[in-house]
Amino acid sequence: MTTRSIDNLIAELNSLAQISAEAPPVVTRVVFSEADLRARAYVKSLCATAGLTIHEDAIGNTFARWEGSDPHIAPIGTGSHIDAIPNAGAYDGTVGVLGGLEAIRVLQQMGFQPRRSIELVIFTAEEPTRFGIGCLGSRMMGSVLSPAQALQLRDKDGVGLEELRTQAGFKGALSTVALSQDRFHRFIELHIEQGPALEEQGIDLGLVTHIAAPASLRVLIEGEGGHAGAKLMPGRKDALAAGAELVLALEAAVLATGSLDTVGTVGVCEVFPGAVNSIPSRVRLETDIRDISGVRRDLVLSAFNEACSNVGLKRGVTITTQLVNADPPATCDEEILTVMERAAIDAGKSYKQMVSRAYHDSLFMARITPVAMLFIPCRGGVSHRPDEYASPEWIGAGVHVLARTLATLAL
Ligand code: HGY
Ligand code: MN
Ligand code: MN
Repeated sequence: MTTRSIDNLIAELNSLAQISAEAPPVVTRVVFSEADLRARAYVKSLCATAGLTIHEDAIGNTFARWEGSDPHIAPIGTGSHIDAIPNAGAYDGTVGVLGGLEAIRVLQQMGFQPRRSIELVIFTAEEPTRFGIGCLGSRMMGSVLSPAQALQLRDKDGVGLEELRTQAGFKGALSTVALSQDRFHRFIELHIEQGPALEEQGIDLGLVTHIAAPASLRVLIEGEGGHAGAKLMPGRKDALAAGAELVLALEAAVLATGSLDTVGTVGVCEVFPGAVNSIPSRVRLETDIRDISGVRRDLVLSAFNEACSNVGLKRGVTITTQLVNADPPATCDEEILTVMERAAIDAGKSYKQMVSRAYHDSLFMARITPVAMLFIPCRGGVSHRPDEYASPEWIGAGVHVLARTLATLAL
């Protein structure tokens, strides 16, 4: 990796970060938003300049292909996402997309000729922001979400997926998004760690062995509203007080597993009517529960569901839960891990094997092809915040080892 090529990549990452629904350094790029479409156009222009042929599927997953000498055999895939949650940073996902493109350009400049084509993939909607479910594009590629289920999805304004994808210019039957088991030979995703381990331990790269199992549960609590001053406490059916009990019940259920690998969060709490002097009559919670063990994660789900019925009975409120997703963990491919380890050694980079606690599109690509992930450090382990940061050295090491890995697998 030359300094010029890293400087160029950092400049591209910075240009991409400017494409946001909010003023820099805040990155907000929700799927099918104006910022998302501008960002897609920018990345596609860079891919076209690199001579890659570009294809977009019916949901906007984008494939930029460097043709190999044997175009009939399955390609090696790499890539990630460019959508971003509100108030996010510049490196989550984008390092895997622009870093993957840079790895291809480095190999092109070296005169490397891949036998297997190498395809850069930009997945649609890795973040759950708009439709409440993460990895929408890769879920559909992996047949984990059917076209019929996808057509049920609506954003918080009640606008459906079909209308939004059509407005964004993506057409074609949703049934064409699902990929066959032989569409890719291997898939590797470069990503920031979104945790503190690599930086704290002074290690250049993380070779990911497992990707944690995410679940998301929607909770609707319906109580009785009323005047906050005139309605006395006995007999109240305060939906938010019930919700508060559930937030603590989730935390207790997670801690009860006794494992550091179990995590749970209530990230969304909507209160109706949301007036200071009105007793909350309706509350919507969105919960996120993860573990590298699907069995342990499911124990938390059942304990939380039990807490929902107990609190509902105790407080006389109606609590309904809807399981949005409960996905199994993914195990990364030993052969790719060995190739990545060799590449790290040859590049003179330190590395360690580790688990990904964040989910990624690789979790669903694992349904159709062997996958692995390559982590680089991020400052303070911070992510999903505007101060998210990865240094040029860290990014350069990731791109260098990714390029070597792609070259080995594409021979
Ligand atoms: O939430 C996640 O794990 C990912 O960053 N979307
Ligand atoms: Mn993210
Ligand atoms: Mn990500």
